[in-house]
Amino acid sequence: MPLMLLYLFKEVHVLPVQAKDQLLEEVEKCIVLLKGGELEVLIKECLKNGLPALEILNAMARGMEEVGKKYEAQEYFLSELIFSGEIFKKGMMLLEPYLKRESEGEAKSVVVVGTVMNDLHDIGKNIFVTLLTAAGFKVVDLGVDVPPEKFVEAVKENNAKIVGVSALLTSTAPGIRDIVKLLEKAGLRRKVKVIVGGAALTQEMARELGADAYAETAVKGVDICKKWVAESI
Ligand code: B12
Repeated sequence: MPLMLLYLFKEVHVLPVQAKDQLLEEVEKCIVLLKGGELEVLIKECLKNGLPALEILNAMARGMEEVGKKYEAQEYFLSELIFSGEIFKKGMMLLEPYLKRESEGEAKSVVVVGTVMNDLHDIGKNIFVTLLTAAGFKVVDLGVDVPPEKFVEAVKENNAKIVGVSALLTSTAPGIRDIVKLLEKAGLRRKVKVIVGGAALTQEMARELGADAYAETAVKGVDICKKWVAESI
């Protein structure tokens, strides 16, 4: 590309599609190759060039998927999983201020969010929480390894209309059924929608476990919550 044109792109902070894709690929690679320092520099570069924070986040998530595959293939071990999680979290911290807040003022609705009992994965849940907050929801984040009773207590205390559960392990995902059953027992099931997500789940499993919705990505999950609010839950 002629130097003059490059200069112009730099000035107006608009990158040609090819350069944009290249930067995002580099972001993905940094996660896969566990290059935390480089990732931070790259994220800043992406933001400086006007790349949407959500696209950068998606590239990071693709990298995590690759890390998972490497773990499965025994190319990576637990230490690499832990390290990739730490790198992801640092990157996420840089992106958070840029995930645009859509609405100011009164919260749309209260959503109680947590990772199912005996599951310690929280990266996907944290993305869902960040995006929900940015979309104007009040979020009560219960963290990881959350017993079903805690979900129900939090719904009562906060008059929540939506419960979001994350599940990454196939062994513990059935714990979602316990949350749904306890909500029923407390007489809250008809007042509360349950949305689930995470790598351990599919649409079919979510239905079998008694959830109202399954979302493959946090973005889709937020869209479903918005739709529920628009339809008055
Ligand atoms: C990083 C990681 C870890 C880190 C977690 C760090 C952290 N703070 O979260 C650590 C090292 C702790 C870890 C531990 C273990 N892990 Co692990 N881990 C992963 C890995 C590589 C990435 C997960 C991740 O963060 N992905 C990135 C995020 C962005 O993706 P996501 O979580 O799917 O979230 C997206 C969507 O699913 C959605 N979403 C997620 N939750 C929700 C919730 C709602 C409501 C909605 C709407 C949407 C939504 O939104 C997100 C963005 O769009 C996965 C591989 C994989 N493919 O998932 C394995 C994986 C999940 N782990 C696995 C295993 C086996 C383990 C261990 C048992 C390993 C061990 N021997 O100890 C332990 C379990 C510990 C425990 N009790 O939980 C297996 C699970 C296999 C299975 N089918 O059960 C996987 C699939 C790896 C593999 N391929 O074998 N792990």
